[in-house]
Amino acid sequence: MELSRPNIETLREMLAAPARKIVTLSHTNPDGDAVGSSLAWAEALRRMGHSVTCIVPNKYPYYLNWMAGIRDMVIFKHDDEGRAARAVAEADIIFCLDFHSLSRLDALSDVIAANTTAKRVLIDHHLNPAEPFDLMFSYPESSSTCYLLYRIIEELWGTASITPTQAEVLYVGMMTDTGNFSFSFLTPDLFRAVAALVETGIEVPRIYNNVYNSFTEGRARLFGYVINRKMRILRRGTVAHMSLTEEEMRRFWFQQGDSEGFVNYPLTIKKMKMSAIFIEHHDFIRVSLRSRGDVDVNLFAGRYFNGGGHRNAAGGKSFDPMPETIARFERAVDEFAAEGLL
Ligand SMILES: [Mn+2]
Repeated sequence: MELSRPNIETLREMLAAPARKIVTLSHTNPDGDAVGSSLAWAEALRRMGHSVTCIVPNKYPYYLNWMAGIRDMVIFKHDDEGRAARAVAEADIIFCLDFHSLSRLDALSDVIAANTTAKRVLIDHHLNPAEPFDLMFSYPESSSTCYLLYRIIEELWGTASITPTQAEVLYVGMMTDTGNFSFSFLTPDLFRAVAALVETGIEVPRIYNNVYNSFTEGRARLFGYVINRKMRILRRGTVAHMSLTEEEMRRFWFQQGDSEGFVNYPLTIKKMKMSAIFIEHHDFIRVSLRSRGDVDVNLFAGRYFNGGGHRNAAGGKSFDPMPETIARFERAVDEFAAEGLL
C-alpha cells in the first residue's frame, strides 16, 4: 500500500498554520476503528494547535468506554446543546473517518450538508466512496482506518511522534477491524505498525480484555439464544442467517454493541461461506453480512440491501418487516448462487 505523495503534501499544507477549527466525523454505530481513528487524529491535530471536535452520530458501545478521551466526543443523538451543529458550522476542515458515504451519518448528514465552505477530507478503507471530497485517502486494501491513519501520521510527522495514548487507540482500531488480526489484508507492514505501537509501551493483553472480555451477562445469554434458536442454515451448510427482533433484545437486557460479532460466528462452521444477521431497529432492519474468500458481500449488500462495505464484511438496511426481509435474503442468495457468485 503506497500513499499518494501529492495527497500527503496537500494535507500537510492544509494543516500548516494558522490554527484551524476542525471537526472529525465517523459513522453511525461507531466501532473501535471509528472511535480509535477519531481520537488518535484529534490528538495529533490538537498538538499542532488546531481546535478539534470529534462527532459521532450515536453512542459508541459500552466496552469502548475506557478509551482515553472518548467522553469528550460529541454524540449527535444526545447533543441537546447543539454543540455538533455549532462545531460543524464553524469548521474550516471536516475529516470523514472510517466511512465512505454521508448516508452512514443518518440525521447528522443534514448538519454536514449545511456547511458548504469547509474542506472535506476522507480517510477511509471502504470500497467506492460515494461523495466528492476535496481530498481523499481511500484505501480499501487497508485492514482498518487506524492502520491507514498510522501510515499518514508516519508520512507527516514520523512514527516517533506517536504517544502511548495515540498508540493505544490506534491499536484498538487495528485489532477490532481485523478480528484480532485474523481477517484479510494482514500484511507485513501492518505487523510492523503494530510493533511500533507496542514500542510505545501499550499493554496488548489489557486492551484485548477491555474490548473482548467486558460484555454483560445478558449479551452472553442473547448470543446462546440466537445461535441455538435463530440460526438457519441454507444451501447445504454454506449460508447461515440469524435475526433478532426488538422484543427478543429487550428480553436479554440488550445494550448497544451487544450483538457485535454475532454475525462472524457461523463462519466458524466448516464449509460456511456467508453469514447474515438481521437486527430490528425502530424503523428499519440492519443487515450485516460476512463471508469467506471470494464471496463478495459488498456486491451482495449493494444489490439487495442498498448498502456496501468490504468484500468480506458489509452491511445494509431493509425497510420491510422481518419475515419479508428474510424471504428477500433467501431469494437473493439463490439468485447469487445461480450466477456462480456463491
Ligand atoms: Mn473500519
